[in-house]
Amino acid sequence: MFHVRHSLLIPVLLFAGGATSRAQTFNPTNGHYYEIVTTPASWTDANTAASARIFNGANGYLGTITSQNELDFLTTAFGLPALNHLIIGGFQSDGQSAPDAGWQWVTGETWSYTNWNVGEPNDGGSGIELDRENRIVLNSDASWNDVPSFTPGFYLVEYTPAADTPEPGMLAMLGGLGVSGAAFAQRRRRARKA
Ligand SMILES: [Ca+2]
Ligand SMILES: [Ca+2]
Repeated sequence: MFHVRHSLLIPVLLFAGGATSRAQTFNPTNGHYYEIVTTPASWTDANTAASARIFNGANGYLGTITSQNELDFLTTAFGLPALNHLIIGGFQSDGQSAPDAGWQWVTGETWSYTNWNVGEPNDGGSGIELDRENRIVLNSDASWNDVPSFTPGFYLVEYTPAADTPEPGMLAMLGGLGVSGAAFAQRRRRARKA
């Protein structure tokens, strides 16, 4: 069972952007930040918008949920209601022979962990790949559903800071001090420039 270090979930107010969003939340397990953009968009538009967002020096991307640990983190950090109908960065390439064939992440990460709801992916219940439901949203229990690319929804943005991922030992110390990961990363950047 994964335990969230609450001191690292302090809302970070450094981002200034167009779309409304919930504050970036730090996952100490992988050093990534996550936010939920609460301006509805289609998967296609959300994918473009996520790539244009920058936080803590890192470009965003539609969130990729590649492990149970990552899903548990998001469930705890944002709560299940916030995850309902949430667009994430999984998609199916066109022309597949079956609803469950050819799924991939926008980042190119290995496709292995999945959390499909019972009966999904189903291409709208037809059971035949018609290139209709080739994108993923979460259900109210965080299970996955394949939906059309034009279905609007809030979307998950993930950031992988390149050089500012705190070491685990430092995180333990920061947790004790109640310092947010973002503040720490900022200080590291300033220290490097000095
Ligand atoms: Ca991820
Ligand atoms: Ca479906």
